Amino acid sequence: MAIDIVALKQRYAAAGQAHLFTFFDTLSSDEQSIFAAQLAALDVERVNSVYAKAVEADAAAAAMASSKAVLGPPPAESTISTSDASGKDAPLEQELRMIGLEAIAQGQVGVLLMAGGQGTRLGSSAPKGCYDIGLPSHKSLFQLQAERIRRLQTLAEKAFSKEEGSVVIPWYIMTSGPTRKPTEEFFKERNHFGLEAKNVIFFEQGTLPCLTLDGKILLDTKSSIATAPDGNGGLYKALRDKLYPGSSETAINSLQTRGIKYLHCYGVDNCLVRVGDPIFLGACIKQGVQVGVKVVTKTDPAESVGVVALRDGKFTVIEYSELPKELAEAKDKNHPQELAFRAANIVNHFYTTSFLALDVPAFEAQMAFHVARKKIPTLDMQTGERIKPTSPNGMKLELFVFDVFPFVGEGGLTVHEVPRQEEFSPLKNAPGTGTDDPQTSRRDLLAQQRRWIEKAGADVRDGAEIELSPLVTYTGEGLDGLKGKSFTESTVVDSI
Ligand code: UD2
Repeated sequence: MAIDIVALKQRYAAAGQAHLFTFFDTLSSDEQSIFAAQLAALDVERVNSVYAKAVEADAAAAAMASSKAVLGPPPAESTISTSDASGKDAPLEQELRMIGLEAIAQGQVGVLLMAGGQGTRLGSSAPKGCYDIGLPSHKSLFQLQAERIRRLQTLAEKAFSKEEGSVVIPWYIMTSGPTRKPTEEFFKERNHFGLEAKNVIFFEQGTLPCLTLDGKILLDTKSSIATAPDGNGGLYKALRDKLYPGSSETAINSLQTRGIKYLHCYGVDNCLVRVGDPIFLGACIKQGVQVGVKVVTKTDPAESVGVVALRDGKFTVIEYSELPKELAEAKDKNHPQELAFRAANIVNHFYTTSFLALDVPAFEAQMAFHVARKKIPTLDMQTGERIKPTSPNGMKLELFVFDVFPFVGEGGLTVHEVPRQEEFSPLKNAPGTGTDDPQTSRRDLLAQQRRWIEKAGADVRDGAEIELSPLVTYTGEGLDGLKGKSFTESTVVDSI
């Protein structure tokens, strides 16, 4: 239907964004209708209010070090710590694991992967989950995660004498505009890594316009505005958007139809991630919380991780980009060797479906977007020439997935502390960087599997690299058949 250009121009002028029409009259009629459609679809008044709230919150974050806010570590009574011990010497882990496996066996558990980030620091143009960290099997991160889901389904079937193939853990994968198509194609070409396509549900997060530092929407071309994904906190709105254009279903509808009560929600780039971790699920279910967050101990003040904290009595995560140096370096007065803020966030969360479906919509509008100052290609508004800035010229606005924490009521959140070397080795940087890169991911995963193999009573000759398929073991169980075996050369163990 034809768009009333005069009304559109008036609306944008009233919103202080009339500059977007600077080159409008030089456009062809096709370009004009495409651009007008983009502008008509944009809630420009919302953009202005999101900007105003973000700038206010950004100023408050910058003043955090001197603010009156009472900041402290998460309370001990909300924290559960587990080790990787198993068997009789780990009653807590055993108990929690069975609670989690039971929920899985009853079909109450889904997993939600946030995969909308673009691996810019990694230097790869493909979605991060496609990345091959160089394992002997050359499996991608997506394949490792898919096979951990398959193994976990089997473990739940065995633990509760369910028929083979009867337990399903649906996998919800949030993509962004740039990652959706390549991600779906990657899965389709590989038959969803042995999972049933109907149990791998893709959905897409939203975008927001990129702005100048004083809130003007940036043009990408003369007939389009610059946009960027709205952050991994875009999850909450995306869960309630249609799964794809023309669909009548949202991810929330799908969760409710399937009877999913609990969701494990995690980031794509951690090669050690325990997808659907029954111990984590068990800890949160046992505590009866709406939200859970997994943490490892932070030792390097400069590590690029958020830290879980209490601010004025409310749970929060202070992102590394907003944590003042003096707070990052502050020591715990009772443990002077340790950082005061050492509960490192690892993008590994638990939510109840009811929290996502009912609680979040009620407070969502109060969440402030974060300001990320970036170099954003745009146009010179005088000449119309494209410019690629060499220093930050604008901002991207994003919500962080943990921005819901301050809204969780008393006792509504569990912090689950786990050993770093068993559960966290993120892939952030390009090959050869030395930290958080493909080589460190590969090193940490193979080292963990070597520990499992040796614990099972086998030995590995130095220099030999043994990779265990996730289909064989989830976290080192089921390896009795390796007892007494000695591996003299590298191999991939696909069955025992
Ligand atoms: C994330 C955490 C940080 C710490 C660190 C550990 C957030 C906001 N920050 O920082 O506290 O835990 O990881 O490695 O979680 N993603 C989307 N859509 C987006 C942006 C990101 O789905 O618009 C996904 C991304 O694909 C990844 C996860 O969110 O799976 C984390 O994104 P990131 O790796 O860019 O976040 P980072 O490293 O800045």
